[in-house]
Amino acid sequence: MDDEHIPLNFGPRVDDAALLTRIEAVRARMLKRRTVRDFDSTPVPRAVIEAAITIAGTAPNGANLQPWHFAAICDPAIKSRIRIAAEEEEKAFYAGRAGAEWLDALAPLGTNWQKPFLEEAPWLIACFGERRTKDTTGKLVKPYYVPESVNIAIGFLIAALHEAGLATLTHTPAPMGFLNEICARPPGDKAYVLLIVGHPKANATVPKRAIIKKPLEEISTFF
Ligand code: IYR
Repeated sequence: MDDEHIPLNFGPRVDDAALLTRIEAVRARMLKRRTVRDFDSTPVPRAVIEAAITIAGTAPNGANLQPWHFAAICDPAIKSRIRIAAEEEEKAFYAGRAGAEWLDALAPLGTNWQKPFLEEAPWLIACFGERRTKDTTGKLVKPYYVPESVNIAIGFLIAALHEAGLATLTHTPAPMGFLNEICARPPGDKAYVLLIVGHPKANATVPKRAIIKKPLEEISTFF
C-alpha cells in the first residue's frame, strides 16, 4: 500500500548564477579535505559526533531501511583493544598478505602496521552494514543495497565532519571482523570503515602525491 505523500519543501529554486557561485564555494572547501594520519588527542564534544552521525543517517539508501549502525568510541580502554586487534591484522598485511603489487601501491603513502591514531584520536566511528535491519514497526527485515547505502552514508559522515572543521581517516584494517565483538554487533553485520576523527596534530603532514587529483577530463565523460 502507498504511503501518504507530503510536499517536498525543497525551498526556492536556485538560479544558474547562484548555482555556480555556490558550487564553487563547496568545491573550494571540499578540495581542502585531506586524509589525515596524525591526530592530536584534544577531545571533541560528543554532540558533534552525534550530529555528524545524524547527518550520515540521512543518506539515500535501499528502500529507506537505513541498514547501518555507527559505533562511536571514545573510551580509551576500547580504543586500546581496537588498536591491538587492528595492528595484529595489519602486521600480517604488511608482512606480505597484501601481496607485492598492493604493497607497492601503498609505499608512497608511507603507511605501515603501526596505528597510534587508534589511541590518540578522540573518536573512532565503526561504520557497519546490517544483515538484518529494523523496519519502522521494529520488525527485523532484509535490507537492500547495503554496501551502497553504508558507503554513501560514510561519504556524508566524512563531508559533514570536514565541513565542521574536523579531520578524518578512512581506516580499513583488513579483515575487520574483530570490530563486531568489540562493538557488540551481530555476527552478520559487516564493518566497512573504521573512521578516525579528531583535530590534526599541529605538525601533521600528508603525502605530497595525495593532493594530486585526476583532472575532470580524466574522471568524467559528458554526453
Ligand atoms: N589497511 C591498511 C592498508 C591500506 C590500504 C589502502 I587501499 C590504503 O589506501 C591505505 C592503507 C592500512 O590501514 O594501513
